[in-house]
Amino acid sequence: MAIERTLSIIKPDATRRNLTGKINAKFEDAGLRIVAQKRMKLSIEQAQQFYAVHSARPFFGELTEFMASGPVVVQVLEGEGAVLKNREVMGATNPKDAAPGTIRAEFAESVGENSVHGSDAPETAAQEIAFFFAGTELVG
Ligand code: DAT
Ligand code: MG
Repeated sequence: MAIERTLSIIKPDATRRNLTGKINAKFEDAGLRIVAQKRMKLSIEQAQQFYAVHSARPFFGELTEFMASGPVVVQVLEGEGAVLKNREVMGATNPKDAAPGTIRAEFAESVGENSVHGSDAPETAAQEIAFFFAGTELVG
């Protein structure tokens, strides 16, 4: 499998509980390299733009308000099959369905406040990385 890059976000429920290091350890233990990372506070407008694909969903307001409710850590993860590997390390969207040992099984509070975002395909990964980072900020 090819070396890929994927966009990850450590969400406000996790930064609030000081879990950034524990979550990063899960990525690194799985062989994913953090090639870019920054802590920031999203505006409501940024959250709405980032999650525009979900704008018709009933939880859109809740989701975007949550994502703007506190600091996030946006990061680019690199490795063999990074998009799929990151989704495996994250676990299922709903922590009740997440496999033991995954980030969401261990740390997520609910389906809405589920600690991490990860791109779902290489094409969306490229768009989501460009949303937050200039090419020069990625240091492999
Ligand atoms: P994922 O984050 O696993 O890719 P998704 O793309 O389907 O999941 O949804 C994006 C985010 O929206 C998800 O991480 C949390 C929120 N969300 C999804 N389904 C939800 C629901 N039924 N109720 C509340 N929030 C939800
Ligand atoms: Mg998704």
